[in-house]
Amino acid sequence: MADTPQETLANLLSEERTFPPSPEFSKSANVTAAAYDEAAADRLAFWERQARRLDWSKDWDRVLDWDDPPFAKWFTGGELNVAANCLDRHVANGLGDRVAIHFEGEPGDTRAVTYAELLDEVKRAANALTDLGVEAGDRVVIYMPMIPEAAVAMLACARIGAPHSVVFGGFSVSALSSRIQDAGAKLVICADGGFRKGRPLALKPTVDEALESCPSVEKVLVVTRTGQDVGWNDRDVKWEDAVGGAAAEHEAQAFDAEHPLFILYTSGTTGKPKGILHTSGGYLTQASYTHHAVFDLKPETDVYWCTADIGWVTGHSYIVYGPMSNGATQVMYEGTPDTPHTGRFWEIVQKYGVTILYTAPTAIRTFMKWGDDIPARYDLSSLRVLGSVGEPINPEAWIWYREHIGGGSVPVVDTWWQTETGAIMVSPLPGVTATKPGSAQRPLPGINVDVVDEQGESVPNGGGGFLTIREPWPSMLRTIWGDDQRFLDTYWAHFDGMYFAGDGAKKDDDGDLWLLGRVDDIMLVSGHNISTTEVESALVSHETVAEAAVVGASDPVTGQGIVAFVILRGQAESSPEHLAELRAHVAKTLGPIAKPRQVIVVAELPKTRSGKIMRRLLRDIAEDREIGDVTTLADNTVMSRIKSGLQAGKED
Ligand code: 6R9
Repeated sequence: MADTPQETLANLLSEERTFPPSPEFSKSANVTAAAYDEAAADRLAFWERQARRLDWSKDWDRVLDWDDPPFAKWFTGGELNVAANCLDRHVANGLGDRVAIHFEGEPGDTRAVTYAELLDEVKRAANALTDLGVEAGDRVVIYMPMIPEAAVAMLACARIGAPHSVVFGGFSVSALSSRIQDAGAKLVICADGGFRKGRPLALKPTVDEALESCPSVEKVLVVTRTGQDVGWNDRDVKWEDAVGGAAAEHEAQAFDAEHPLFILYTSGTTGKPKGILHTSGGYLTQASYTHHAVFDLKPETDVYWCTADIGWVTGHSYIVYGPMSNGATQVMYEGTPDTPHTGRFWEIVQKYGVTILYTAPTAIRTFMKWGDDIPARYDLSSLRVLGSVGEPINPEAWIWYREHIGGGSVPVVDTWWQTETGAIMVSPLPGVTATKPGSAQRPLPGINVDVVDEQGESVPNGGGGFLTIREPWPSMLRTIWGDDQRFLDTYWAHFDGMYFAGDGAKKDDDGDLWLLGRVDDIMLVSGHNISTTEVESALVSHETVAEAAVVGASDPVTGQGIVAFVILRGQAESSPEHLAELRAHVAKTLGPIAKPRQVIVVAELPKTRSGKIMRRLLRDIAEDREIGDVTTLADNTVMSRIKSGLQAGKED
């Protein structure tokens, strides 16, 4: 870990712009500034009130059991059924005809699924799982494209108390088999394939190959999506037969608040994936409350769209559990933003009248690269809240999002959280906060986040350091599946009594939080700690740059030298003068210490499926090393393209 990051992490980028909410928005906002005071006065009473937004079959005895830290128990003694909270209670309240999912397939096929229909399908699927021998506590792996059945499968598991583990539909055989093995899954639910970039992409053959080394799996339940020929084994069961033929009635049984709801693997940067374990009552309480508060959801009128994949925690908390527990109407889109054309997202916003959009900086920067004229062709006036998640959002990307997607007036909420935190932790509240481009700003009511120095002391405003969480929160991970020791070592061993998130951050003069990326990525240049995020943001603030990834490459003189990989906007072209100008622009924006040693123009960057840049691989290139493990890349051929592009550049 880098030493004394507080010095240089603190003082590079400064951003003065602020955008207060409009008086009309504030007036009808779901949550007001009073929530901060209420939570500060009595944090546990605050969360208890949020838990009352759900239906419980049995009340809890204690809000929080923190007798054996860091192993938390929330709402102990309480019982609820998570799926019934997402479905049955809405139908019982007369909302059965409300659309839960407007599904938009990549090839253009559409389906509107109401809450009553979703409930019917989930009940049948729950019966089908039981018929296949799945019992409460058994693990089920889900490996699916973005289709409504993915949500049905998750909710059916939740309904019968079988923890699910969703694996990205793009992961390879080895990534899938190691996750199935670690979870000891009994059943895999998959589809024959999905549509991606205009083509059917088979999934089941990957499952078949993975299962050669997964003896725990007894059956495979296969949804027909593409209809392609994917081979058939004795253990395979057609979803349409099993679910279609299952009994329609299913009484949801209540489970303990701490009953495991899901395991979700995070790859981390190295090593064996960590199975992050989430449980029921606390998780649903915070997923549901944050969705209501941060997006200001008005379920009667809003059309919400989260563009995440279901295989990412964002898909769990903000497609399935948060929105559905709140009775939201949402859009679910199967494909990529450029299929069949680069206006596809905006066409969808216009078609369904999307009011709340939640997407990732990587997507926003891609839209910047494609050009302002593309969203300008569509009517985006229905939008009223814009969210961002997954990475620090560069101030210029934030401004672009607000201007070109939000028509210059829509609040942008930058939400910081992790698979481990289960739900949003740091974010503006759209009716309360005067937002600052690039800042996630304040911990939500009831959340105690801090920035500390090496010794674990809180840094003053204007200081930088390590992001920590000082108090347990309802949707916190309970452990790493099967490995309590790794849970302790990874998150709780750095700072006494605090959760360490692995991210660097700073507090500005108002105490607002600015996320600076993973501490493993922080560069050490001539004795100064420099965050990759700030240099990247400086590059993106140049009118020709859409996206930047910065790494520290070993340097005989300075320790590390800054090497920047940039993607240019729209029609911009590069030249030696242009590259010199970019280096000078960073020096002018952040100071000479942050001036990149080298700027390299590339057509694409290595990213995970959730859009995070894998800087480790770029470091390999910058240091001219063999490229490391690429199995969690969205597209594992991208590195060879970057490398051959560079070699071509050298020959010129
Ligand atoms: C939800 C999710 C978690 C890591 C996290 C941080 C980065 C996420 C961010 C952000 C800055 C934000 N991250 N949101 N950094 N600003 N708004 O992304 O979960 O996939 O587990 O990643 O992502 O580095 O520690 P996960």
